[in-house]
Amino acid sequence: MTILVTGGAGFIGSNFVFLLLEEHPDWRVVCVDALTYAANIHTLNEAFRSPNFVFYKEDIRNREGVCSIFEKERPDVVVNFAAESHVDRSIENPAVFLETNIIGTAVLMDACRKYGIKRFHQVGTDEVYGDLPLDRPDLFFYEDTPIHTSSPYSTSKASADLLALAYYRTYGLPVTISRCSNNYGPYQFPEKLIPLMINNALQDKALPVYGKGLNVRDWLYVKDHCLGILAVLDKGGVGEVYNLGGHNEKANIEIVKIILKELGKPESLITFVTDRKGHDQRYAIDPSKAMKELGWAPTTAFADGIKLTIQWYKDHLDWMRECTSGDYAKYYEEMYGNR
Ligand code: NAD
Ligand code: TDX
Repeated sequence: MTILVTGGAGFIGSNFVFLLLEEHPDWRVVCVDALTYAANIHTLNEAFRSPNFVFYKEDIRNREGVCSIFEKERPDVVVNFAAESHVDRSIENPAVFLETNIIGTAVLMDACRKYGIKRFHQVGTDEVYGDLPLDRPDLFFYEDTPIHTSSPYSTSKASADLLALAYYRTYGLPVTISRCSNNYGPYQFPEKLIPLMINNALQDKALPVYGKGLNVRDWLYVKDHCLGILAVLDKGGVGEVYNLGGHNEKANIEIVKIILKELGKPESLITFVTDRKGHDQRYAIDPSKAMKELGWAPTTAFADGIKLTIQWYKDHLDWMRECTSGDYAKYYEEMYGNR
């Protein structure tokens, strides 16, 4: 069995690579990643020690490059994590989101058609359903909730999902899609809420909370997401969509206060800043289809997962420094300087 994982040098993709090497030591894991700003090749240090792991620095938009990897490796299964993933960046510069997230997905699926595969799995997001109002806690996202996107990021991800379903219907490509809520855990790039707040708090820097901090996200520990994808590969029906989420809704301000408390830092570090444009109010997944049909359920409670995550960042300050060297300071100044 050869599994090709795109975006494996990023946050969720790397956690998925580690899980594969642990759970399926007999599988060959082929990782394809363009190593954008969001990747850190040192994240994969442990994987490089495995004889079953191979890495290609390649852009999924590059048809020729992608085809030559398929020609050589002949993957049985492809899991596509590669994407531009940060909503704020998509608001500043949508073009690369359309190119990587839509065109890149199409290039991969064309290669799958050309060389033949058993499964193409598209890693999707709950953001394709838009948002839910804060005063309706009874409402959730189901797999048949209409697509109703807000940001260039979510629109590009929704487009990729629709394209994947079109390749299933039109060409019979054996596609599955998972749509997951917000992930947290080791190796997340410190532009996203949780690692950004941990990084700032560790340096006694202001914690920039958008608006009033009342927006709600449904948090899932990254390993549970990865186990969910394995369950879809194992038991999921082709042409099907599965929502993955932990029924763990928290307002952003609650998350920030939990981090400060865990690190023993004062709440005076919290700074309310100008809200994100088009900011989604609430995400909330109903994961019952995945639970019933795949036997999947989250295993890490938030109270444990957030402690593990904070401890991981405290233990990996070098990794954090590597991520925040380069263009990070410029990014931070542009995103937060005058906010
Ligand atoms: P990430 O930004 O941490 O990692 C993305 C990876 O893709 C990086 O290693 C990057 O180098 C690579 N990449 C980007 N453009 C590429 C290209 N053109 N060719 C090849 N590689 C490229 O993202 P993440 O948070 O790990 O998200 C992974 C996937 O999961 C994405 O598709 C995202 O939409 C989806 N998702 C993320 C979350 C979340 O909470 N982070 C939730 C649901 C779904
Ligand atoms: O500095 C910040 N201050 C702040 O208040 C940042 C970076 C975020 N926020 C808020 C915005 C959101 O309400 O925190 C919440 C979470 O923000 P992000 O970490 O940027 O995540 P989100 O926009 O919810 O999208 C994430 O979940 C779905 C991932 O980045 C996507 O890739 C995934 O599809």
